[in-house]
Amino acid sequence: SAGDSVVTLLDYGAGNVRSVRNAIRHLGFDVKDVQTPEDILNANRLVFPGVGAFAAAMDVLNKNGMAEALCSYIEKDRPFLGICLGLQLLFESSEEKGPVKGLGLIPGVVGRFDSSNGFRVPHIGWNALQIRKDSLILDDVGSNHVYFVHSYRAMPSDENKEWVSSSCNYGDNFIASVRRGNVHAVQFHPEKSGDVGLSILRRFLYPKAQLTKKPTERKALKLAKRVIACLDVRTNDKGDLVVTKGDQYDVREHTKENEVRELGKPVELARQYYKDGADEVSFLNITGFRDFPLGDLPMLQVLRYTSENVFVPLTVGGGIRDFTDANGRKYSSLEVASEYFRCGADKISIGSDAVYAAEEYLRTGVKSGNSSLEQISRVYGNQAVVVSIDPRRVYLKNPEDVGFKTIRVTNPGPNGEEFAWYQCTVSGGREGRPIGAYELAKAVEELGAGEILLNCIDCDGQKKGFDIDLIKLISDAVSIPVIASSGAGSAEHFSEVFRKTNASAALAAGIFHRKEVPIQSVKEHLLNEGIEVRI
Ligand code: 1PR
Repeated sequence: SAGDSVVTLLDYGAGNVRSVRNAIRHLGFDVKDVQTPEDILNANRLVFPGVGAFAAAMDVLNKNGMAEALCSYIEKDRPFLGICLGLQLLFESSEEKGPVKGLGLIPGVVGRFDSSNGFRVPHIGWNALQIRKDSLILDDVGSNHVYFVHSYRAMPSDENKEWVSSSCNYGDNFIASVRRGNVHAVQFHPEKSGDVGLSILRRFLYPKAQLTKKPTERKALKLAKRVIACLDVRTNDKGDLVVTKGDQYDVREHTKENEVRELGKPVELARQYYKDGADEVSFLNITGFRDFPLGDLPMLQVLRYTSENVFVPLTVGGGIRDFTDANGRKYSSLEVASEYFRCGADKISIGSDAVYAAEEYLRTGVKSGNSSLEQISRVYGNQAVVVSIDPRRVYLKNPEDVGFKTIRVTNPGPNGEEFAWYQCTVSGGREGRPIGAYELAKAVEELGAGEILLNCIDCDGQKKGFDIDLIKLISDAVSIPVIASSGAGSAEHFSEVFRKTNASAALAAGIFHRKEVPIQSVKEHLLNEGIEVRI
């Protein structure tokens, strides 16, 4: 019947479920949105991709009778797939801003990861599963990694053991998925887990399909180090949105015309990198600091098109701040971010505005709660907020010469200087600010950043390797994940940064755009070096 090709989606409008929709459509189904509790009761298959905070989600479900409908749907053993918060809400309660009561279908409490034992929180990235029982939808997963992004998790116990179908190791051995009959829920994001993720969704949507041979199991391993492809995007002088790439942030060709360097089209390159095995794709709208991004409809269009068939996490940055347009209409940074999320971004990245927020926080010692960083992380969760740091190395003869954190450099400066500090910049490196990368990183962690994208202007585009001194300094200073960026020139540079620092991911642009070092060869090299990666 017609209903056979329809998936009912419970979306209460709290974040990016565009990728879930795209993945369902990609697999040949239409999506019907839940409007009333009856839509839940009448569903053939219900997908519940919970996003945002636990309490806010329960509020919405309780207010309009959805909670009751959900419980009755699940108790009747109707086909259900909960994703991320859609798993957590099935438990009795959560400690997130709580305790907050959940739907109470599964015994157990959802608690926060403990970051005191060296595991960074949020748990962001690709991790392997320990399959505990026949879980049907996980039959193709085997030793492949799936993508997680969360700070809270439920733990297996005697009371819930009939539910737990797989677990994952990250400090704790937490619940990665549950299954009872036709009811499934997963803590990770199948819609962001590449081909493996699509196979999970396919098995849920086509439960009667021929079973392939079960993959061999292997014991769950560590969180994989991520390899990220970055696309610096801006309009060229003709007004088209293009991928560009700078040398130390200078993106103009040194010709008579002085034109913007062009290395490809954003949507095409993003698709290519997804196929090549990139663990994430980042778009940085590098002129966002002066051109308002909501006026920049092409960027939103790039996100929409990309998310149609790129099933790994997408980050977008550039121009996230409050803005008043020429007509005096005010836009908040939260509106800008919301629009990016609606168009398919999983994370947004803040550069300049985070520097101003950190400066104010350090000056006043109070969290105003009003910065874009604080507002966006309050609404969407800190796992959705990346802070991009653009520091420049400043050599010093004497470490007492500045009031910022200094380091002894591995390679002395041009005049034999043995020390340096890393000065933060805004507006794409155009203006230096009175704050160091170290001070900024610690401040933005407190203000709610979930991850740090650590660039280095001196190394950008130079292909001489990452700035190990800087990355070590910052990744040891914070307990959120740090993405190393700027300077990759070979596969060996990736193993070096993972061996010598606590970076969780490494990002490159130029070598991928110029096809000098394929993503696959970076992964293979890391694997040969004994570094956990997603293959
Ligand atoms: O300040 O919130 O509007 O955000 C602006 C964003 O744009 C920031 O994230 C900032 O890093 C970025 N940006 C601004 N100007 C430039 C530029 O290049 N002129 N690009 C720029 C940042 C650095 C990386 C680059 C790595 C790896 N580019 O994105 O991809 O350095 O490059 P490599 O592998 O080729 O060495 P806001």
